[in-house]
Formats: sequence, structure tokens, C-alpha cells
Amino acid sequence: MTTVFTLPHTPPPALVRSRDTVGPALRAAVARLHPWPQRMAAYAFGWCDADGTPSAGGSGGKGVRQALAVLGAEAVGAPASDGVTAAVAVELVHAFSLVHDDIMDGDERRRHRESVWKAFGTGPAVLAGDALYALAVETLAGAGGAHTAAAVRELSGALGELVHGQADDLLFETRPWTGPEAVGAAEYRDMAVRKTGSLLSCALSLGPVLAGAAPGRAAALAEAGRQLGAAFQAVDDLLGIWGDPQVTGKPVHSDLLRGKKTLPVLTALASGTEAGHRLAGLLGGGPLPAVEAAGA
Ligand code: GRG
Repeated sequence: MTTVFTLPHTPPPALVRSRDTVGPALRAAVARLHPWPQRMAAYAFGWCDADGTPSAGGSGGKGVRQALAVLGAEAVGAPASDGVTAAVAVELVHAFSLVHDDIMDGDERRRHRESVWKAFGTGPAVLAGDALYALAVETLAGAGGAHTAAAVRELSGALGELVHGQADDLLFETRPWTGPEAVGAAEYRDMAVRKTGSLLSCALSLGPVLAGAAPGRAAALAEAGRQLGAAFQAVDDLLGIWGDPQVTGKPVHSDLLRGKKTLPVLTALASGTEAGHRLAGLLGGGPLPAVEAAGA
């Protein structure tokens, strides 16, 4: 297949701005971890190689959630420090979810390098994910101020949604491609809102909640994040098939080869077109055979 879908290479100003303020705070938070999970966390963020050597060119991800956290705080006039605290918490949770997701899916590459479990082993990677999760809650809870408990509740609610979405996504893999038990568009969307929208939603609303903004304003930002998350997941699915692996840092067609119920495949199957029929015939109602998929 040809790569036809790329992301802009010039990052938006909000991303660049947030990296300057959030980056040092994120490093300071990770430095509080036990040296072993600290090494794995620093590796996951692209700051060092697996042997601990500082790495200049590592990719710690695009930083979308940290930018949203800074923008969410700015949108309600919250102190910049609340935006940074929110950004650190959501980036830590995001990193945690990616480390554990790669273990669940057996994905060997992430962010242009070996995934954490591949580089350090599964047990250590589970521990690194747990450490990142605990650090996120500790960072937020340690923020002080009158609204910390509400912010911790907001983050915990998002984590629950994230788990719900991930559980749905994993269960989709056991469902047939076609027929009455097939995954429909509405179900896919609900899953995407939960799996991906929950953290984007939390990113936008967490700073405002921490600053004690009017609940209606935080809720409006949270809803915007949920919708953005559904769109973000759809783009992630498209990139999984047509993205340039040099840019995405993910192996070619890994979702397709695993028979994951991603949006392009579900849409093609539901289209009723010739291509959809051919795809349905290829999938045959069962898991996608790797050899056929590679030539599809
Ligand atoms: C958080 C309690 C808890 C459990 C985790 C493993 C899991 C449950 C959820 C996985 C959720 C997941 C991996 C969603 C994928 C969302 C997504 C599109 C990730 C890619 O985000 P990018 O493109 O990644 O922003 P970078 O690397 O740029 O940060």
C-alpha cells in the first residue's frame, strides 16, 4: 500500500509553547521516581536510551495533551501553574496508558523506538506504567489549593472511562467482521470517545477544575475534548493504514494485521460497495490472516 496520509510537520504554536513550560515540570516529576522505573519513564519520554545514555533525538510524543491542558487553563484565565500541573498529570497518565497498551497488544515499537516492554521486559514495563500512574495522581494531589480534590476526581473519572474504552476495544477484537454481531459505527464511536476522548477531555478541563472555574465552563471544555478524541482516534486509525511509519513511529499495518476493528475497515465493510464486499470476503467473518493482509 502507498502512504497517502501525513500530518503537518510544523507543530502548532500552542504545542511549542507548552513544551517549554511543561517539559521541565515533567522531568522534575519523573526525577522523583525510584531509579529503575525512572529510567523506563525517561526512555518512554525519549530523554534517554535503554542503557540510560541521554538521547538528543528521542521522540516523547507529540505533546497534544499537554498543549490542550495549557490551552484549557488559558481559556478560563486560570493561573499558568494550574495548566502546567494538569499537563504533567495527563502526560504521565498518557505515557502509562501507552506502556500498558503496548504490552496488551504485543506492539514492539512506539515513538520511533522499541516499546518499553520490548526494551526492558514485560514485568518491568508493568511496574513503569504503575509508577507513572501513581506519579500522576501524586502530582495532582500535591498541587495544593482549594480544588485539588475535585481535580483528582476529574482525573480518576477520566481513568475509569479510559479503562472502559480499552475494554470495549479489546472485546471488539473477539467479535465477527460481518453479520448481526459485527461492531457498528455507533459502538465504535462510543469506544473512541472513551478510549481516546476521555484523556483529551480531562486535559482541557483539568486546569480549569484545579483553578476552581465555574463547573459549566469546565464541563463545556470536557465535552469539546470528548468530541475531539473521537476525531483524533479516527485519524489515528487512518494513519495506522496510510500513515508514513517514519512520521508515526508505528510499524506498518500492525492494527490491520492483528484484525483490530479500526474505522477504515469498519467503514469499508459497512459501505455496501464492491470494495467493501471484497474486503468482507477477504476477512471471512474471522480474524484477519496475516499473510493475506500483507498483500491486501
Ligand atoms: C489509564 C487506568 C488506565 C488504564 C489504561 C491501556 C489502557 C488502559 C488504555 C489504552 C488507551 C490508549 C492506548 C488509547 C490510544 C489513544 C491514542 C490515539 C494514542 C496515541 O496518542 P498520540 O498520537 O501519541 O498523541 P504520542 O506518542 O504522540 O503521545
